[in-house]
Amino acid sequence: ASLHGLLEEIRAGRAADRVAAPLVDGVAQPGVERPLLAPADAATIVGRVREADEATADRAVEAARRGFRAWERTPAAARAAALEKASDLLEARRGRLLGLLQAEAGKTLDDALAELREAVDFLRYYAAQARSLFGEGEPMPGPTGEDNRLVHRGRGVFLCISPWNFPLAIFLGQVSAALAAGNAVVAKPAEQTPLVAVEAVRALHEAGVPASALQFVTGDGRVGARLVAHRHIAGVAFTGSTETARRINQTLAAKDGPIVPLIAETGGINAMIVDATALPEQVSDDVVTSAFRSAGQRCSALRLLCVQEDVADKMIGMIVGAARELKLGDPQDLSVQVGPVIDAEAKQRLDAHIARLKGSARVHLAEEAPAQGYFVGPHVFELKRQADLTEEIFGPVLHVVRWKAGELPALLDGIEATGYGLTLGVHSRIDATIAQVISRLDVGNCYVNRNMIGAVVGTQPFGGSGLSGTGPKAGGPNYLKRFAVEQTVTVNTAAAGGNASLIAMGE
Ligand code: UN1
Repeated sequence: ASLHGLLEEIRAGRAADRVAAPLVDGVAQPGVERPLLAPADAATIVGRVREADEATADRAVEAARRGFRAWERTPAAARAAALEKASDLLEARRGRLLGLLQAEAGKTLDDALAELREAVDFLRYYAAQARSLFGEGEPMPGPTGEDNRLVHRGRGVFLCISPWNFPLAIFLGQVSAALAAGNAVVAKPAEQTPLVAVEAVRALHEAGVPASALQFVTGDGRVGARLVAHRHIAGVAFTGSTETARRINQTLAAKDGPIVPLIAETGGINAMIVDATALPEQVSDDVVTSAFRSAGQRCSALRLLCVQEDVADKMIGMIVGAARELKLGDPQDLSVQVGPVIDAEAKQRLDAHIARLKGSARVHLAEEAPAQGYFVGPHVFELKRQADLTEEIFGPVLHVVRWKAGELPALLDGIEATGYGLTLGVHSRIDATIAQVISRLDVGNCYVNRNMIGAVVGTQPFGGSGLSGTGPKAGGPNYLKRFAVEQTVTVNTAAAGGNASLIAMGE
C-alpha cells in the first residue's frame, strides 16, 4: 500500500475515543478512570485507562485458573492457529495500531512499523514452535517394546508483566509464548501503554483464544505486586528494570506452595568497543542508530562507547556531527527521527543525570529539547573512566571513554564487573580483537561491525544474563520450553493392549 494510504489509515485509527478497561473473562470491569496524555505534547488525551483494583486482579487470576484446563486441552495446532489468526488481524488493523504506538508511546513511524512487524513475527514464530514442540511430544531413544516421549505442557496461570517501550511487541511476545505453551494468561501491560495492549488482547480473543484463557489487568506496580503474590500464579514473565525483577523474585520465593519460575528480561549498561582499525563512517552510523534511535529507550541501546585513543577525536567528531543533524519532535511528523521519552518521570530522571554530568564530564553534545512534551535532546558526554557509569540511563544520552593500546583487558574487566550482560558492539577489522572482546564478556547479544538494536525474531534470539535477565532468549528456540512443564511418558507397547495412542490421550 502507498504511504499516503497508510497515513490515512493511521489518521482514521487515531480518531476513536478509547478506554482500556480490565477484562475478566472478556467483560470490562469497573474502576477509576485516568486520562492518558500523549508524550509528544503532554496535553493531548489519547484515551483513558480504567485502573484495576486488587479485587479485580484477584478475580482475573481466579478466572484464568478456570480457563486453564480447557485451553491446555486444546491441541497445540489449534492454539497455534489462533495465534496466527491474531497476527493476520494485527496486520489488517495496522493503521489503528501504528496510530496508537505513535500517540500513546511516542514512537516514530519507522519504530512503530518495526514494532508491528516484530509483534506479528512473535505470534507466528511461537505458533510454529508450539506445533513442533507441543504436538505429539518428542520421541526419546530407548529399547524396543517401549515408547518413551518427552511431552511439554502448560504450567497453569502465567502472569505476563510488560514494559512501555515495546507495548505491542514485548506484550504480545510474552503473552503469545505463554498461550502457545498451553498456559492461561493474566496480562498486565505497563501503566503508560494500556491502549495498544488492549487492542492486542482483543485481536487474540477474536482470533479464537477463549476470554477465560487470557485475562487483562490494568494498573501500576501495586496491582502488579498483588498479582505476583497471588497463590495461583504458576509462572511469571517480566520485562523491565533489574530492580523490579529482583522484587518479583523475592515475592515468589517467599510464597507458600510450588516453586514459581521467573523469566526476566531486564536492563543493561551496553558497551561498544571501537579500535583504531574500525571504519569511521560505519561506526558513526551504527553509534547514532544504537544510542539515539527510539530516543534511546530500548534495553538493547548503546550506553557506553569505548574508542581507542588514536581515532577518538575523529570518531567523536563524526558522531556528534551526525547526532546534531537528528530531527527531534512530534513523532507524527514523518521527518522526525527522535521522539519524546515516555513520561514526566523519565524526563526528570534524564534531566537530572544530564545536569550532573554537565558538572563532572566533558560535554561533546547537548541538544536543546522542545519545551512542550517530554523531550530530551541527544547528549554525548565523555567520562574519565568506564567505572563512572554505574547505572542504566534509559534515554538519548551517550557516554564515551577512551582507551589506549594495552588497556583493553582492564577495560573489559571493568565492563564485566558491572554485572550486566545484555548487548555488546565491537567494531574492528582484526579478528583476534573481536574474539578477545566477545570471549571476555558474558553478554547475551554481541554485534560485530554493525548496530546493536533491533534483534530479529527467530534470527537473533534476544536476552541477557547476570543483572540483565534470566533467559531463555525471546524469539529463540528455547523460550517456549520455560513456559512449560516437562512430562516423560513411558508406555510398555509389548504389554497386552499396549498402544502408543494412549500417549495422545494422556496429553
Ligand atoms: C527492550 O528494549 O526491552 O533488539 C528489549 C532490540 C529489542 C530490544 C527489546 N528486541 O532492540
